[in-house]
Amino acid sequence: MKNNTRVERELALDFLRVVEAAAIESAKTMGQGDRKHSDHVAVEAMREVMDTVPMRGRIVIGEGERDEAPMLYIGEEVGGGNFSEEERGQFPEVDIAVDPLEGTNLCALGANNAIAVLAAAERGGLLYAPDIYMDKIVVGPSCRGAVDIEASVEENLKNIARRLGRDVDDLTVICLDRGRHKKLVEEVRAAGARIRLISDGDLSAGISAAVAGTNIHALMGIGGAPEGVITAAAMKCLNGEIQAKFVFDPERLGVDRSKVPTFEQMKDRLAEMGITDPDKIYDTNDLAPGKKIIFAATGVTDGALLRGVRFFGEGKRTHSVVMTTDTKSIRFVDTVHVEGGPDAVIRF
Ligand code: VTB
Repeated sequence: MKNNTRVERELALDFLRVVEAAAIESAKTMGQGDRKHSDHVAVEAMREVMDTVPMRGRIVIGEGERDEAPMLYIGEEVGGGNFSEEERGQFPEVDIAVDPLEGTNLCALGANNAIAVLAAAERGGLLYAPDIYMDKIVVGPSCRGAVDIEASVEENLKNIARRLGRDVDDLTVICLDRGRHKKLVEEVRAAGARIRLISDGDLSAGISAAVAGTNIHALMGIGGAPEGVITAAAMKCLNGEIQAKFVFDPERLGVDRSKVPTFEQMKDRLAEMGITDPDKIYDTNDLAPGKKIIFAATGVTDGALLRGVRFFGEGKRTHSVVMTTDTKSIRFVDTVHVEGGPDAVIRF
């Protein structure tokens, strides 16, 4: 039996291939205006490569429930496709959260920050969050422990500014551009910080908040819970912090009561995941309790952290980040996928 660190290292590179494949296929559809198609090709490519990974994988966050998603549905067994039953028995058991194309609209419009992304951990290492809304606050390593999702926006911004040794008006908060954030946006403005409103993609936005040099100092606001879990996996690797809370209240979401499930309606599904308290505040470790976490993402379109896929006659070039908790490494990987014959020119 190989030691676990080695398994984790090898799996990290396998997962790199998985997100690269999803990014390449969806990037081919960039700007075509068909977000469903962009998502579909990402899912197919991700599923295909995922199956070649030597693991006993299980999707815990995916494209939906089994009856609504043909591939990468919650509970689907993945990996080990090319191996014998006996070999498979030796492979590690892995839980996987995927977002084959985070920012389907961004890809369909050719806008920035679409990524192909996944997080993996040992069994039980990622919260089995349903696809409902979650209020989130995400900060980087210097601000860990300085924010509280229950505190006022002003207080959080003051604490972030203090930790970063600057004034509140030197901070930039990133937030999804949604009607539900009217009050949040007003509060950020009133506190004096600057704000970046994005049309989609609070996962890559959360990651940029945890990386110095992106000029994003916090992500705030309500987005998807699955994205929250994958963000938490990234925070474990980046030493950042996420705090989050499910949101069921249609008024806070600014939608019709019929549009969002109530806690009562979700009760059984939530209980299956061990979620019994609708008001529980989740921290990084609650969302991603795993000890051996792998996070991998490839840029589909250009973004704050990753460049999008580039196509040229003799191949493609992808830009990815692969992070692991165990070996504490953050790798930025620039891959040239050569397709041309023996005379193909590789540029530095
Ligand atoms: C959220 C956010 C995602 O879609 O799920 C959002 O977490 C959907 O929010 O990053 P709305 O229902 O308000 O559109 C993303 O932005 C992209 O998938």
